[in-house]
Amino acid sequence: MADFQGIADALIKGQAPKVKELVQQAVNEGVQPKEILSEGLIAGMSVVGERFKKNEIYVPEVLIAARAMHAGMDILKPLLTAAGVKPKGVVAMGTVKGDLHDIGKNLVKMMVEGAGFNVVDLGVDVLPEKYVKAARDGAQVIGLSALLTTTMPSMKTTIDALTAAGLRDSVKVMVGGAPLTQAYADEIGADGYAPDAASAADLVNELITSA
Ligand code: B1M
Repeated sequence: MADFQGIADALIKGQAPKVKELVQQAVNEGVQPKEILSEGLIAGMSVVGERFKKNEIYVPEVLIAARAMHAGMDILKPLLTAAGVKPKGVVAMGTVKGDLHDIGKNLVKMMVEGAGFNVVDLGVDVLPEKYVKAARDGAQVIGLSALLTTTMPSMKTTIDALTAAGLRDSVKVMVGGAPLTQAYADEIGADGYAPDAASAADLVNELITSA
């Protein structure tokens, strides 16, 4: 019997070597990689997300938990690929043009990955054309992060670029970052706004299932 709870607990505590050991053990026992991912790693990461949302834990703990998740994913990824298991969806995410802040964006990326999605990280200072290319390449959700009031307008420019490229109806746009609000997201025509990384993972789930 695979120790899913043990994997989740070790991930929550950020114990990367322990996660690696337990995931490998489960693989050796013949447990399906997909099951290890959902019952162990994703289950643990969703607890981390909830605790982060409630301010019970902070950025460092999330980063350490994410590192533990990656340790488990390193073992599972090739097995999942070989088994033809598809990610729940593809999200392309970046910090908008002119903005170099990436700590929040990276946390969002980890949480969204932890929820079972494939995330294409476009980096920082991302030009609208790069988001357009990602949408053309098959991303179902485009994630825009901004930390500066001066770069927030770049979100609107990016949405306009997706519209001009004829792609607006085929992708969902999610926005976030400290100066953002739901009202601003509505004003620029985004499909969703998330105030934190855990909510962002929930939002991606909603956006992809409603597509
Ligand atoms: Co900058 N900076 N910074 N900075 N910096 C702020 C943002 C600022 C508020 C500081 C201040 O003045 N009090 C201020 C902005 C003021 C404003 O616009 N109104 C500011 C400024 C002015 C600047 C410079 C212009 C400073 C200068 O050079 N004069 C400059 C700009 C550079 C540029 O981007 N072009 C600058 C530079 C930097 C550093 C490079 C030194 C560094 C960034 C390092 C890095 O990211 N690799 C930095 C930092 C660290 C900060 C502060 C201190 C922290 C930001 C952070 O990482 N927060 C910040 C002040 C502060 O917030 N206390 C500040 C932690 C992070 C986890 O939170 O990013 O909000 P956050 O992400 C959250 C949510 O917002 C949400 O989820 C995350 C996790 O819960 N979220 C999303 C984020 N993206 C999302 C996307 C989503 C969904 C949710 O969907 C796609």
